[in-house]
Amino acid sequence: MAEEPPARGTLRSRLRESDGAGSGRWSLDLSGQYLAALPPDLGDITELVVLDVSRNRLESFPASTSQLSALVELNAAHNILAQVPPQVHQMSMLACLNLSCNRLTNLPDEVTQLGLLRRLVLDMNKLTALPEDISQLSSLEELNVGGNNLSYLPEGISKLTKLKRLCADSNVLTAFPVQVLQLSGLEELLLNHNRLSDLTDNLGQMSGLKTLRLNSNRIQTLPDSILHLSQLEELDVQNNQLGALPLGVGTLPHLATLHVSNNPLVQPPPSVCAMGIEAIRRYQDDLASATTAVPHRLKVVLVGPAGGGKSTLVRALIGGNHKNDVVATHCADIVPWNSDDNVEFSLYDTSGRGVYQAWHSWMFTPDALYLLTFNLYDLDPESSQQDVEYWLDFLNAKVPGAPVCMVGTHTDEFTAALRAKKVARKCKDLSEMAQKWAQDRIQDIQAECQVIQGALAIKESTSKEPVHPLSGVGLSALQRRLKHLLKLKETRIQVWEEVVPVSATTMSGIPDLRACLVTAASNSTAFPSRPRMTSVPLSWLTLEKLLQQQPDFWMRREDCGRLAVQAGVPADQVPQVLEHLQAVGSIVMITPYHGEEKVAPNPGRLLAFLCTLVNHDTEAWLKEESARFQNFSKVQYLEARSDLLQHGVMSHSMLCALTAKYTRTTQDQVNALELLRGLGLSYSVRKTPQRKDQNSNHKNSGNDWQHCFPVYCRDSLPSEVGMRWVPLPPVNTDQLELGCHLPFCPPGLFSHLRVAAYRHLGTERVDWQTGVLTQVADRSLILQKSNTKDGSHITVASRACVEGTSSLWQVVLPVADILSQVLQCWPGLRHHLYVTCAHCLRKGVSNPHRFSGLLLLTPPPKITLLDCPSTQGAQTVQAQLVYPPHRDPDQKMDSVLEVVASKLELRDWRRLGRVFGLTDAELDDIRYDFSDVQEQKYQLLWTWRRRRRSTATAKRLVSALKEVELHDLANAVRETLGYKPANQTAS
Ligand SMILES: Nc1nc2c(ncn2[C@@H]2O[C@H](COP(=O)(O)OP(=O)(O)O)[C@@H](O)[C@H]2O)c(=O)[nH]1
Ligand SMILES: [Mg+2]
Repeated sequence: MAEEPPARGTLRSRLRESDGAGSGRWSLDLSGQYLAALPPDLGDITELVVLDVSRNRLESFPASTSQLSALVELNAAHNILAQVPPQVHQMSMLACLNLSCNRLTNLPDEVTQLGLLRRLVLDMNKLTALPEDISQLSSLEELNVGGNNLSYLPEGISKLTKLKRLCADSNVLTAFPVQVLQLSGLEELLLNHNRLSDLTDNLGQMSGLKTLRLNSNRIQTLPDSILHLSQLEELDVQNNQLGALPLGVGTLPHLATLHVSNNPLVQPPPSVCAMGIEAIRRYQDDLASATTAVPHRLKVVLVGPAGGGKSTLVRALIGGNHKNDVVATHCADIVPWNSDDNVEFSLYDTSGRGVYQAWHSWMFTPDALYLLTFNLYDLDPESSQQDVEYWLDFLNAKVPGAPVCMVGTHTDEFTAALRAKKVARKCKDLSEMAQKWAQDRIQDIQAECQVIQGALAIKESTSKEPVHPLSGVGLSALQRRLKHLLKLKETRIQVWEEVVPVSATTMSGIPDLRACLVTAASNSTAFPSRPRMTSVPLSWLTLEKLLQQQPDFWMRREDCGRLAVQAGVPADQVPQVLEHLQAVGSIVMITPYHGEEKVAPNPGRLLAFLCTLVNHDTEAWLKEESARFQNFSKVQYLEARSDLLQHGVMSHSMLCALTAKYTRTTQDQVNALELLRGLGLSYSVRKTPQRKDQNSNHKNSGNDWQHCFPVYCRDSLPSEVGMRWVPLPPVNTDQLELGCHLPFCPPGLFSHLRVAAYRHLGTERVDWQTGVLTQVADRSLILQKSNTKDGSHITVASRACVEGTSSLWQVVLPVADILSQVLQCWPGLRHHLYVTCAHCLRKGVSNPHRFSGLLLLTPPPKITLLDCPSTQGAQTVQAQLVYPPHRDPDQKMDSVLEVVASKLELRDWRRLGRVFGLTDAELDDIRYDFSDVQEQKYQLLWTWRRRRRSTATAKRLVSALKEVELHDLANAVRETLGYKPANQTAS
């Protein structure tokens, strides 16, 4: 509601002396009163100096206003003025005019007569132009015309020599207003949120500029002259199209704030920019001494079924003549190739054989191009679909988002007359198979999204929950799952539509493929997350050389850091340079499911080492008369061979014999074993853990070790398994079974899981190709993988009599936790955890109900019995066999043990062991069994945990650490558990 203007008598009573009594500066504040009009005789108060009528409903000023000739400050902001009061020019003393947030569409020329005006605020109006004569406002220090519809600024601005602040943000300027270059006194220039695409090369002329905001425009380059803005303190260029920052922008002496996010920056890379101006400064310092340009580089990984023609293709690509003498690839070959177009490629030619597929995906890194190769001649639209999907799923699971180019080989095999037609047909078939794959995967994800959205809708609407497959699952668990699925949907591999047909024998199509690769190497659209680099700091090249000279086949990340210092790479750039070197195929970073990242400084050497342990041609590889086995007796040799090929167990002496070239010292061996574990290839245990031969020489010869390689496990189910684990749970026994459904189970995942979980699975285990049966804490535990129509299922189960079921979680859950961690190595994999209904299991129904694994993230309900859904609620199942017991802080025990193992000093090791109640003989055993110090520490903690089970709590660990006066460590544990360190809580 608009108010009436205040009556005349009251007006005078509101006059205030603005600068205190006696100053003679009379001010009148009528702001914020919903006034629709001002009193007509306002002009009578001729002594008025300051008038504030802001935040009213004023449409105009009374005519008498013109008499306010003493007025210095007029604030009429936040009204609905459509015009500047025409009388304004008569207020010749006016120094500050604020008309912000009105409805002005133009300014009368009279305004320009206000020769004393210092501050003119016109932002948030509808101005489309400013008066040309604005140059007459020669006293103007601040001009704010932001938030209007200005498409240009008048020429006259260049004469406003006193202007310090010019805000023209949020307009529709399409060209940089070059007239501002004349304003040598300008300190603040705001041109953000316009439509500028080009800046002037002479930007540097505004030598007094302190703040320059150009954010949210369409600027593609910043002129180098920006480096002349020596007073610049703040530069905002966010949300533009900048590909690079001028070299040296980091050296501007006063620059304290630099915003560059949301630009397709290549130089410096976004990750450097994100770390702020210091990092940019260092990066650019470094770049200043870089070689001017480096060729484009690209890692290309050839994948696909064995015999598809990958190796022959590599040979053709690099220009070798075709000879029919390629041998089956042994795991992978890394072939460097410099194209005629001066592009450097690193071609990773992988083997398609199953024995390698299970673990060679460490070479599948992001930011590489994948060439999926099929024999086009043999391709059959019907029978090949599965094969194509397998490889697409494989890549998608490991490197979601990666570009994939499909190559069809063997085109020469079609008869000449029909060749062109047939090749085109088969390429189309292949392309359609990939499209079908993509559609199916999207559909699958969408179907699951719908189920979750259904559950969410029920949660939000009714009070009484109808039965839904996800009923009981908490809201946040549902939302998280939905988010995860949407991410999976968005980050699929990018399969290129065009299939490239080639013949490696006639070289037909090879030039096209080369051209395709060269384009991909220089084209950043194929790699949106990692633009192609055209120049890199010299220190990066130095580091690359140093890495290549490393004698080891793998090294710790921290050792890379040391080399980086040597090469002159600033510490905060190390992650970028390593990522870059990996993207171009020079190194590979290996992230084990657990523990620290490792770097293969020379992936070829690592491959050579791994190839000593895994081979597709076992006959040739394990040749008895081979020099490697010369120290073996016939019996020893046969035993070692059969252990490996039947049980997946490699004796220590065999391992030494095979890897002799690479593991000269014991430390080499320990390192190698740690790497094998990290890759999910093998784990090591002592051959006879029960043996306690006190008199034996405890010097670690290692000969009592054995190394288990799940990839070599026997196919058939060992007979003892059938006896120890009968198909149906016996009477009065319940089975707790956690499962993981994988529509696609990548090769090697299951063996990786066994290696990762080896500590938990203990030594009393029987392994076969698709399972492990073991004893954990006096309970049988079975870990199995099975294939069904809907994909694969990995299940982990244990049994107990009906009264003792709650303890089953302690046995089963840690394996499920490790599975979750292993799954992280497959970022694009779709999987879904569940708990099999214990009632259905007991009854042995063929299609047991599966409670969603999302329940594991939900607090258990109060009720003790749940309906068994597959009996429509006629039967019940114990709630504690569906919901894990509420997890106490001990669920963090794994991380706690990590912390302790990493920080525990060796000298305190034995003392802690004794406090844990372990005997000296037991402690000796641990030292004897594990030569790696780190492993000894883990084993101490794990032995304690296994032995003491329910009493091995974090609380007990803290008190044990205090007992041996390791207070810092005790505090570290408390911190990991989310408690305050003890000395802070004590009062
Ligand atoms: N005719 C013909 N034979 C090919 C072609 N490419 C590969 N081969 C043959 O196919 C077999 C398997 O090739 P290879 O390169 O070892 O396949 P990889 O297992 O995928 O590396 C070899 O005998 C090659 O000579 C091709 O384009 N045309
Ligand atoms: Mg090959």
